[in-house]
Amino acid sequence: MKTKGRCARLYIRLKLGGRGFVRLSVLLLSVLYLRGTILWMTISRRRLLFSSAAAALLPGNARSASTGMITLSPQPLDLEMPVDDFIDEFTPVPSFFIRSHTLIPEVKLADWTLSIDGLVEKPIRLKFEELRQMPRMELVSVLECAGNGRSFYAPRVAGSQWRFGAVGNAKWTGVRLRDVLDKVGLKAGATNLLLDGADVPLGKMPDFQRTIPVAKALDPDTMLAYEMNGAPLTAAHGFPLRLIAPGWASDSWVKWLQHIEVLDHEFEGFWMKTAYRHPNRPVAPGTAVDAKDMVPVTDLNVKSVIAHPGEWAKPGHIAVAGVAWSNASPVSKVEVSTDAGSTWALAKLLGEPTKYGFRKWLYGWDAREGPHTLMSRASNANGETQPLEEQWNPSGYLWNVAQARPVLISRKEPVAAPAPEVAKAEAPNGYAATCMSCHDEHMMRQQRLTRAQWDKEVNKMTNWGAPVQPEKREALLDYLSSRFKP
Ligand SMILES: Nc1nc2c(c(=O)[nH]1)N[C@H]1C(S)=C(S)[C@@H](COP(=O)(O)O)O[C@H]1N2
Ligand SMILES: [Mo]
Repeated sequence: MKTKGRCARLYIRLKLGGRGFVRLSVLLLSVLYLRGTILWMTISRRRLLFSSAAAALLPGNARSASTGMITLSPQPLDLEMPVDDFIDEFTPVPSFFIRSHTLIPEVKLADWTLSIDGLVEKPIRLKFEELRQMPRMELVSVLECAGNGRSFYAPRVAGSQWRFGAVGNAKWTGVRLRDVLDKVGLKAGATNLLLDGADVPLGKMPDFQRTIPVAKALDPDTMLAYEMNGAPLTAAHGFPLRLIAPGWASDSWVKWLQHIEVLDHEFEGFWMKTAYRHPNRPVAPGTAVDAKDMVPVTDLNVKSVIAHPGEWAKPGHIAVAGVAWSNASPVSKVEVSTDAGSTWALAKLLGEPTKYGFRKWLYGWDAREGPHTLMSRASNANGETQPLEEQWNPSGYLWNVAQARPVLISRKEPVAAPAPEVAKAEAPNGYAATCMSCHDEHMMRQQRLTRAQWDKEVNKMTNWGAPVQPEKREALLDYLSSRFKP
């Protein structure tokens, strides 16, 4: 049903969407696209079955039948959008990825305020209605997790094993952060804003608090948003207010915002000092990097995704389609290869460009029978292009290698391999009591780590309050590193 709806949406958008479409030069492409769409519609049911079988083969993830989202962790909630869903300019909220380090807080508007203090002339406490009465602004921007694509790094790194879908594009409505700061007046020496949300950490995990530099805070595009795609923020996405830091990775986009403290230094907390940092220079894959050489993750990389076709299609004219995005420097072109990167051709960019949003693209392909590897590679106005090989970094941030998407072109539908049996979660070595007090099996299953990496993770979790029994620690490590190995 979901796939059918998706096809219908695409079809309608194609028929009614781009005005520039009805030009002779692109008429051919639209014909290709429509034929591709019709083909897609006829295969959609079987394709759904095929791709859910494929999703079942991916280690450690479940695909929800109700929303189609891939669950990386049900609690804390981490959901990823499947790659086939990259067909909308604006990501529908139910398809928008969710990443929370702890449980989603339930904020009551009547009790909620935003307080701003620290190095300011006049500390304030704003009610929601007061914010709503301030001048409104709207901005289209991509929200992408710094760890999106982490699962593709080799050697593997610990953390949520996102593939493509920890990203979405939305229209955000709210107030300019600069306007709010005008009300309090920054004092001389103010350098950073410490942002804190209403979420409460699990165990002894440090509270999720982040700083942004004053320069980013005063950027006219930086905002505090209360609406996403024209509706109030949902609880999962930060109701009632979150930071929008366009062009930056979403670790800075603090949700459930309730307190801003103006500082004269960068905050020393875990989520600034240890997490969300990457090396300031290229490092050999797998090496540990000295803390003094690690700098905060800020700007996103230019990137693109192929949404269509899926794993299998019949020979003929096929629409290769997807989206591209970048940082403050907009997407300038998307190139497509249908021969695994030997040759490249320009895709057509659809719709009107926005500074920070998704740009849809389309390429007409005359597909012959056989296995093929499709690739897409975007560039931005700064002249940056997606690489074919990623520079490795210890936490697996900002992956933007040109995607290689295999597709089988054949008249006959391939037979999907049966899903492998998944071992049941037992409770030897204190595993269940230790790990499953906060996580669901998904969390462990998606990690594919060496014993040394598990050792580090177990240390971190012990510090955060996981009940690791010292006499069972070795056995726990044996268990984790044999069941969830690279
Ligand atoms: N208060 C708070 N804000 C947060 C987080 C969080 O755990 N707590 N997670 C951050 C991270 S790492 C990401 S990727 C984005 C995810 O935003 P979304 O769930 O709306 O997609 O929120 C960011 N803001
Ligand atoms: Mo993230």
